[in-house]
Amino acid sequence: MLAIHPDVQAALSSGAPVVALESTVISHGLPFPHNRDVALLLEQTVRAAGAVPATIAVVAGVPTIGLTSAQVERFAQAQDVLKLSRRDIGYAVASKRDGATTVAATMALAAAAGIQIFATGGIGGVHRGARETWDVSADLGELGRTAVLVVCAGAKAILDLSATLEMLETLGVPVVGYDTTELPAFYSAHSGLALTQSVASPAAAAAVWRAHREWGAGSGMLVTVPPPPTAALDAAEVETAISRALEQAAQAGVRGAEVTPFLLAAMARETAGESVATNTALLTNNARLAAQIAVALAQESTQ
Ligand code: PSU
Ligand code: MN
Repeated sequence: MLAIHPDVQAALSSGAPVVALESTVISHGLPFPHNRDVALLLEQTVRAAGAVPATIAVVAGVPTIGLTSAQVERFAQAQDVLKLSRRDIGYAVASKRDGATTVAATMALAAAAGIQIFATGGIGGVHRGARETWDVSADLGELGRTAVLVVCAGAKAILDLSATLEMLETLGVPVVGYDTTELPAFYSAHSGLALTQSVASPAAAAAVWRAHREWGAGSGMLVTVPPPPTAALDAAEVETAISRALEQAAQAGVRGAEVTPFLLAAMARETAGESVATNTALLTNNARLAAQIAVALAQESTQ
């Protein structure tokens, strides 16, 4: 059972463009009240670009496609919201809990509702030190098997980006640069990792997606956009903050689903809030592009 917001349902029924948005970034990625403001700003950004936003979460056990503003407020404030990857959806449903969806779980629910385009900040990936910890985000596995196009600024720089890119290749997930031939590093535009595929317009991204749906054996696809130049952070500064964040995580002994929220909070502290400003700017940028791609896709479909 899915609860679909009437605006989203109307758009889906008429073939109008819809963009999925995740909720883990609200409940576990950004501090209150900034998280609520960002969530509402992302919805406005999608609307302004001509698409209908669908923020996704599990609300009291019900997978919900398109939160109301009151629900966004609750997910921004409540302290007992679960963090749900795909494997956790069943538990949240059965125990009637509130759960914020990661990229993996948002993709799963978006696909179930018939939504093809999803905007986020950065996907999860292979963590640094994964050789010892085996910490690899379930986002990667989901991208390998669920046909949703995810617009993002690459994977968070707290990760091992090179290993993440290799893993995406293994899983059959295309990584298409938007106006770039380098994998963005989330907080900055440069990772030093080359991409072999790139597009320069929403229509071109939509065309690759349509072809990938035909040939990609049901897998997802990434469109990676560099953060807006005015919001990008200095790479060396980011690296210093990351080392300190990783040290703190090791000292605190965090494991499993706690690792990413811990590191994001530590980054916010270590960059005196600058990482939060960058995160916000790139989320908005990605939401706008996702809406433009969804519009281009809907136009092509009705031709
Ligand atoms: N990137 C951000 N903020 C976030 C996340 C990513 O800038 O909050 C979230 C996304 O929901 C992503 C999740 O799917 O972190 C990955 O968590 P894990 O590493 O536990 O799979
Ligand atoms: Mn993990």
